[in-house]
Order: sequence, then structure tokens, then C-alpha cells
Amino acid sequence: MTRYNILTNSRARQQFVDGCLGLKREPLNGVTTYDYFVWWHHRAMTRMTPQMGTNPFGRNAAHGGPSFGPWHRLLLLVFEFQLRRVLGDNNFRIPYWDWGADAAAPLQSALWGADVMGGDGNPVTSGPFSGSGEFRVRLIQNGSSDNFTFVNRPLRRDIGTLTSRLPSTAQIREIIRNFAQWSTAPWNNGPSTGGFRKELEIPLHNVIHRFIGLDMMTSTSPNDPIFWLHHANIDRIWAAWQSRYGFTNYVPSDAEPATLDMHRRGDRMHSFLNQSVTAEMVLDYRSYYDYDSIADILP
Ligand SMILES: [Cu+2]
Repeated sequence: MTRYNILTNSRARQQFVDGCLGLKREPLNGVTTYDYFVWWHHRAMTRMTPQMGTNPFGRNAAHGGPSFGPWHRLLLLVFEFQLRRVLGDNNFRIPYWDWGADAAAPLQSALWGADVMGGDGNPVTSGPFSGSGEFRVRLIQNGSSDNFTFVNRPLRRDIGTLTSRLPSTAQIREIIRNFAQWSTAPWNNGPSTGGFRKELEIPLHNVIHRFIGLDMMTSTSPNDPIFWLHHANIDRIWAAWQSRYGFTNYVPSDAEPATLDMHRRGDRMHSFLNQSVTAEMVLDYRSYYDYDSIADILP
């Protein structure tokens, strides 16, 4: 089953919108099914690995370390399963936003159309998730703590203000070409860590969060459905890298010290479900989904 480009597959686009709205319509313990994924991302991001003091670059259970790739892959797999359930379509897979293709004219992307994700605004006023519709933000981060503030408000974006640029397809190809290792010690976002993971996360992934701004700039960024399209594309770039360097290519191994808990190959990754999923278990994604194209981003 295939993850499609959202701008070239109108059926995937409509199903994605319907699925997100469907999960927002399901009450669950005072919020909705959709909001549980916001909850999970926030909790993973505020779980420091290890505790601050011995963690100078703020590595957490989902970012700033090797499990950035596999943890977000797991998050998307579980969200995708929920979308399939609410849509009643076992063949549905999350579409991706190929932002590299929009780098020449980011503000002109068809993604901002009222028939796709809607556009800019505080609040967002166009599209299926606009403030005049039924889509409401319910949980936002409370400072840097692992607590939430409960709200009931529209989505907020400030597109192109913090940065007006998107990374280009040429930049993606260059990074895939130049970084053959997944990561190197000391496995964080500091200057002495090398490898593809840090390049995937900082100059590629982080820029898109900044480009959209406001709700996308926080640990509760899955509040904006664009989060899923963005991360499907991050996963696609990792998939392209894997097709070149190997589908089981991942470090650190389980021989590394316990300070790397939640990032080693066989560690249980952070989850709000009663599940034990390791990085190793999600490395080869090909039995779950494929992408309609990875050749366009390969060097
Ligand atoms: Cu994240």
C-alpha cells in the first residue's frame, strides 16, 4: 500500500482530511482520539534522555538523537492505523508533502489552497481546518514542562515569517550523497556528532516547522495536520537514504551505555500505548507501506 504525494493524488488528499476530522470527532477522556497523538508527541519531547545535567544538547525520547527517525516512523504508523480505522479503508496510507519541490516559490505552493490544507493565519481562516469550521486545538504545551494547557481554539500559523525558505530537492540529494552513516558518537545535536540523522533533523526537518510557525513551533506541533504530511516526507527521505545505504543500517547498538536509553537499536521506544516497539522493528518499513516515488530525491 502506497503513501502518495498529496498534491498529485486527490483521493489521498480527501481521505487524509476526512480522517483527521473523523479522529477529532471522537471524544476520548475529555479530548479526542486525534489529541492523544498531540499528547504522545509532547510527552516524548519533554522526556529527556538522559536527565538534564548530563545531556548538554537536550536529547529527548524523540529528537536530538538517533531514534528521531524510528520514533516518528512509529508515531506515523499508529496514527495511520487510526486514520484507516476511522475511514474504514485498510488501504489508506498517509500522504506526504514534497516541500523540496516547493522550494522555488514556497508561498505559492498548492498546499495552501482552500481545497488542501488552507493557508496562513492566526487563526487559520481557510481550508478544512479553519477557525470557522469544526477543527479545534485542545491541548497545548505548558512551558517546557510535561504538563498541558487545555484550550478550545482554532489553529494558528505564521507562514514564512521565521524563515521564508524551504530546503530544496538539490539540498536533500546532497545530504543523502554525503552522509553514509546514520549517526556517530556522542549521538546528540552537538557539533561533534556526525551522520545523516542530524542532517535530516536540523537543516531539513526543523526548517519546515519554523517556516509554518506558531502551533508548528511547539512540542504540541501535531495539532496542525500539516505535521503528518511533513513527517511522511521526512520518513520518505530516510527511506531514500535506506534504499542507498541499507534497510537495517542503524546505530547505536545495544552495547552502548544506558545513558542512550530509548535510542539504542533494541531499546523500547517511548509510547503511550502498552507496546514494546524498538528502532530495529521499524527499520524495514516495506511490509507496511511504500512511497509512490523516492527516485526524485536520490542523488
Ligand atoms: Cu517531532
